[in-house]
Amino acid sequence: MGVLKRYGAQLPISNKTPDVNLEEGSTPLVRLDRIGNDLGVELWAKLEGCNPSGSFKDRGMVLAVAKALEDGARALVCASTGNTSASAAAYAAHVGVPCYVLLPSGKVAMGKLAQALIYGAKVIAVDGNFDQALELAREAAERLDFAMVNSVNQYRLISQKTGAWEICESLGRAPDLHVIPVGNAGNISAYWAGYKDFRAWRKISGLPRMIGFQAEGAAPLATGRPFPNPETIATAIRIGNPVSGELAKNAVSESGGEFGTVSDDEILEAQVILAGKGGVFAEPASCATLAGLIKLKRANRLPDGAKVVIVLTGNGLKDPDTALSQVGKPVRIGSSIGELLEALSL
Ligand code: AN7
Repeated sequence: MGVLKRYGAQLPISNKTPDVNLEEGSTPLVRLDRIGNDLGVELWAKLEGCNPSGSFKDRGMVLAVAKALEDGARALVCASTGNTSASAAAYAAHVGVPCYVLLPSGKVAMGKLAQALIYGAKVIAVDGNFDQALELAREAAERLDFAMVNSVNQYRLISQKTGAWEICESLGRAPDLHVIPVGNAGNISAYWAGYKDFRAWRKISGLPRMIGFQAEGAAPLATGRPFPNPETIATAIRIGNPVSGELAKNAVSESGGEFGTVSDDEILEAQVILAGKGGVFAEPASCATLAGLIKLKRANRLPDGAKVVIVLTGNGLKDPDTALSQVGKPVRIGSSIGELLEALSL
């Protein structure tokens, strides 16, 4: 069941809203005991990479696109570090509207670029970073009366709250810590609003502390200073001027949480641990969550036995180049059993 069907009663849709559905949402919440035991916590991972276009963006995109259709939009436009463009392009193809995506040239993971192109979006590579592409997209949307489907579109964040609702339904309560990567800072803001909804509906009592991790080279919220030239291997969160920064600061301070930073090396180390000890392959930006938890553990700042949810926002298959740079090569053999047995000997 897609998000609009599962949560229609809680979302701003009417009988005039087209029924858009790629069966997004309802993603697995998986307990990672091997990693959790090492950290001394009860660790859960929300596998947002299992969404139809491989990232959490689909949750919000489905409502943004349904509303754009309802309002008679001629086309969709967005700027993106990759996943928003893949998601927008998928939904545009599914409903049959043109889609224009602006990407920072040369800084988008291969899988995401392939997605935007194969779904049939018009892809425009901007000689500049994401923040500059976003400004351009905003102005074009205004001048041409296209629907802007970045998270400045209110429907994106409203519908992304469903991630928090699902977690609360699965656990029967809110986690103690909610740990999430932060780029444009929309998702952390949406999750916080979603947890508060669930409490207001009296379906849970407590609220989590919201912990947002940024890459060291793109950490405006964690450091409080601007990043005009953001740089990180986690290209999804290579963002220097987060659109939802104020909402996110509010989520962190209201919840008693914090922002932290992780280095590219820590992100890559966490990616290997998540895959090798969790069986979960997440893209680098998503791995900032586990990298951050490991950092908190080393600083003795991770409460023993806490129920912790990490949001793995995107699928590892989107960025195979980065993963391959971290691992060894396959063992090559000829076609004889002798060579095989030798290769199999431990
Ligand atoms: C995998 O696609 O901004 O803090 O243009 O792709 O809500 O921005 C992606 C962001 C985390 C950060 N993890 O979420 C885009 C884009 C992944 C992402 C984030 C992104 P926000």
